[in-house]
Amino acid sequence: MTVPLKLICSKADLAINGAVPAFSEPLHVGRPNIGDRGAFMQRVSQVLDSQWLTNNGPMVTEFERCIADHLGVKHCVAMCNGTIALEIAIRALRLEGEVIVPSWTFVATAHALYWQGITPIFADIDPTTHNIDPLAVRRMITPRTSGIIGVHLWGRAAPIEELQAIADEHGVKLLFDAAHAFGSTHGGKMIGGFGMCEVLSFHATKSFNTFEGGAVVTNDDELAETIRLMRNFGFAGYDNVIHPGTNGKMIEMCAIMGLTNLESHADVVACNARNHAAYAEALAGIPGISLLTYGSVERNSHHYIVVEVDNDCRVDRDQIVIALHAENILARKYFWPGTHAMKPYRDLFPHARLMLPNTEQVAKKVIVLPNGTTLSNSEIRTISDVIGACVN
Ligand code: T4K
Repeated sequence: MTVPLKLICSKADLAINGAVPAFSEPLHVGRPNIGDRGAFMQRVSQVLDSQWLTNNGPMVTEFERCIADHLGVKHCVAMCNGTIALEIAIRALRLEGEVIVPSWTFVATAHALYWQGITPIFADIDPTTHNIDPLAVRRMITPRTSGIIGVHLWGRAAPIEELQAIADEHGVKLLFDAAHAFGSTHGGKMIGGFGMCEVLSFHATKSFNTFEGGAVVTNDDELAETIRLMRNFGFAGYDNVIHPGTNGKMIEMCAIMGLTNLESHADVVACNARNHAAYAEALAGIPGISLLTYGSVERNSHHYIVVEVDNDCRVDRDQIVIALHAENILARKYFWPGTHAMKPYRDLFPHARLMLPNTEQVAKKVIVLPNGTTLSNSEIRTISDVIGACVN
């Protein structure tokens, strides 16, 4: 926790106008949530004593069992990160040709396809939820479409049933990028068991982390078996390779970070939810600023504090971000400018934006603010006051 160095009442109090910055140290989006150090250190000793550091060790096996139980799925295959997990899932499902994805996501969703010679086809989003729009998906289906990747953006479930109906109708495969959605629910059911499989990220910046890490979770026995083989070069026992594969293994140190953090994840979520409510209160009434909310029906980790700067706001989004950075508040513009506008996709599809009006609009409006267990109420108040002073 950093103590704000000043009160912000008007524009004159802002660092962009010559005042001292509100914080002497940077306030980051994506500060890792770290569980009980004592428990972690004890496990470190256990791993070192065991002399088993990687290659499907006992900690990874225990971690996989805990995650599968937690999410109520049959299989969890832990990986070194979420991107490799996506790549392996995509390959195990034999996707090819074209796969429909939202552009409004972290670039890894599209890269995991492109890296394997598959063309990501970008579908537009619903501007209120920021999730892929099923009608837009329908428009992008061609004879070359082999799959759809729904992304549960900001931890809110993608329109699962609608996407499943499209996939069934066209005989294409559906999987989910659930990188943001660890612990989220849909229809009261934990994210993890939808589509043919779901892919999690346990990166340091996620609400639940294993330093780096990821997993494919699925109820499909055969798919899980194939993914397990692919994660470890295709080995089925000593000297016996029965499948093409790569190295996607999670190491024991990452697994123990996960086991430790799982013990406090509920506390992290509760803290994030309190922070979200504090932001809602502090930002209320600032003209042209709206905070995305996740409702109370489904579970959400409340990890992402997403603010939209409306078109009629007196200042634009970029000016607010510049002002926040000047105060040492390192807010982000996730996922500006949209994957379709990044290389190589902007060269591949120079006119993609014409099919992505909502993505283009949202990309101009979004600011993601700091959250996590180390953030205090007074920091939230100051961050909101900076935004208020910019706008008023
Ligand atoms: N699909 C989706 C929808 C995703 O969002 C992601 C990852 C993936 C797939 C792929 O999963 P992984 O392969 O990553 O497991 C960050 C994360 O690196 C990335 O995992 C995440 N999404 C994405 C949304 O955010 P960057 O390039 O913005 O990271 P960076 O280094 O700028 O860090 C973000 C902030 O967090 C900074 O302000 C600093 C702070 N930070 C970061 C780290 C690593 C810390 O305070 N401590 C740390 O240890 O991508």
